[in-house]
Amino acid sequence: SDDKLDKELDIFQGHDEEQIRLMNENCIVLDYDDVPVGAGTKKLCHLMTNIDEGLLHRAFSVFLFNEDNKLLLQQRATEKITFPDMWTNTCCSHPLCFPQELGGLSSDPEVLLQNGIQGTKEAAVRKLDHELGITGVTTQDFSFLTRIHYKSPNPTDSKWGEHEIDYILIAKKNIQMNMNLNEVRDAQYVSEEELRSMLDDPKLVFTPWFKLICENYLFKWWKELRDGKELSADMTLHHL
Ligand code: DMA
Ligand code: MN
Repeated sequence: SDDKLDKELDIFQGHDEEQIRLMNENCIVLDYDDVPVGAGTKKLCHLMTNIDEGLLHRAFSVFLFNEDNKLLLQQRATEKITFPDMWTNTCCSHPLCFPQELGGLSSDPEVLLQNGIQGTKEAAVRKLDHELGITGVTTQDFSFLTRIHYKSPNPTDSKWGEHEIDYILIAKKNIQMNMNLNEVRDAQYVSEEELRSMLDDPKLVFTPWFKLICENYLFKWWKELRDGKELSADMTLHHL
């Protein structure tokens, strides 16, 4: 109806056409044990009205280090509908609801998790290329570290927010990059000290999930990486 169309237009008022188009992607909707229960558009999954009723979806966060153990950060483009202009980890997005990124279903929780990890690695390869023009990373370069369940409204526009189970993937490799400016405004390699001083700088704004990961995990992983330790996968689902 005309009424419905008006409402749709209103939701995306003033936003970038390409970013509106990407809101039609199909995310993987989950129960609170990380079991896929269906598909939901990126738009539906990120509206706070649905999140407040419990709608949850699968996501991933990539932490890409170079051979000097510096972490690649990105600043999200102004065009992003959620969390624009904020600094965050190398790349974040959602595995989509098709076989390659969903991973095979199974009634065995361990098989289901392994399949889900493989699916998010496939999605991470796709999005490193789409956002940063990085083609030199393959699924085998990633190590899965842990899963974090968190919820956060979008600070600049509270219609939108995140409620996800976020699969953390790390990789250490020197790469070449060619930024997609509709996705990424800036990118920068940082050492641990450089990141700590950025986090203390009141002029810089960071995404809520990156702050959570910094507060709880990142510097511990970074030390192990620096010490050449093998980072082990944590199969527990952490509710933050
Ligand atoms: C969503 O990232 C994933 C997390 C972990 C917040 P995003 O908003 O950058 O997704 P996309 O790049 O697909 O818009
Ligand atoms: Mn999301």
